[in-house]
Amino acid sequence: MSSSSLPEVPLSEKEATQPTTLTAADDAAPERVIIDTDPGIDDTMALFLALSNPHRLRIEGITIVFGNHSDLELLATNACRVLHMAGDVEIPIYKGCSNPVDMDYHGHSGIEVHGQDGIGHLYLPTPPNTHLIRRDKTAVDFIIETCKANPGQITLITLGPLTNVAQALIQCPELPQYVKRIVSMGGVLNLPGNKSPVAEANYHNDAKGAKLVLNAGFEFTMVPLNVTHQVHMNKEFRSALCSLGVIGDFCENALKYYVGTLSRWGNDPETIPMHDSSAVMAVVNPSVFTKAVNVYVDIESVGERTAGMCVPDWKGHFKREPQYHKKTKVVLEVDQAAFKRYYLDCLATFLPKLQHNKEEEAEEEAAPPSSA
Ligand SMILES: [Ca+2]
Repeated sequence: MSSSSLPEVPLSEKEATQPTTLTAADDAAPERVIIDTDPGIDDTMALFLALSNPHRLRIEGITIVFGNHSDLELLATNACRVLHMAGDVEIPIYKGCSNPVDMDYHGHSGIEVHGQDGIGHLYLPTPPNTHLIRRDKTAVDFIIETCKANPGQITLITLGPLTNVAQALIQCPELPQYVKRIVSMGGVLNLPGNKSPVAEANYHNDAKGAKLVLNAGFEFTMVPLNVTHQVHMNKEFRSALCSLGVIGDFCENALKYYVGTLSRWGNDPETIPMHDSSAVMAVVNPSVFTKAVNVYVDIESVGERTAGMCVPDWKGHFKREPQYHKKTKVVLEVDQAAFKRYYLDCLATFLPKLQHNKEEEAEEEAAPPSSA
């Protein structure tokens, strides 16, 4: 495992008193999930990982939240684009919140990182499947209705601010008893943030929403910067990605913008982190993660300088009930090589099937009508 890019401020073994493990869900059936996302370059990469694991995930819907951009129609169209590239997969997309729970949008650095189109200034044509964007209900209503109709069955994978879940919680306070678990890319514990000196961008973009969700009693797996910064999209990885046909071309082109921007901001292009895919990986192949701990984490929501900061209560100062510590699991370490190998293998395995299906469709269209 490599964590050379992280400052030397490690969580001590002594503090991490309750080590735990990530385990895969029942092997017999794919885990039923809703993916809440703000696509977003790294979101698109995470969605490709999710779509290339149909044996592990059954995606009930994709819900869109502000974050990398405030234009939800644009973000939803990017989700359509991913589904189109993945073989016109039919998954409904619902638009949710365009502002944090109790303030206006303030995530403008997301647009700088991901571009005005959210996918690296590629300005691709509108995909042909925008019918997937459903107008009959909001993302918040979809989350509530789906979870209530399937108690204990649905996992929420969140790749953006926790606002859609927080609003669902406001409308349906009993939501935690219906949701199987939340697996969330966000937060950072005891290390510098990427949006402020102490906060990660998703939780900073809606600190109040994150605080509501973290204190609601969900089974919650946090995939923070501590671990996403251990998975580097280095040149070797990007080159391997580029070889993966149309999806690889798209990722490579989008990443050029992403890597370029982050490099100009002083980041090493060899250690660009793989954020959102890490949360999907925690569901589809948790065995690549080598350390996690159970600890109750609160979120600072009013601090003048510290909004969105994670406050892990290692020693029980907040006197929360033991179940709060048990229910929150924080992923801390990963086998980087195993992670990237699995990611690339999934896409490489998925693509020939995709190509095969498209060729079959073309043959069917070209075949003369049967006389039988
Ligand atoms: Ca995201």
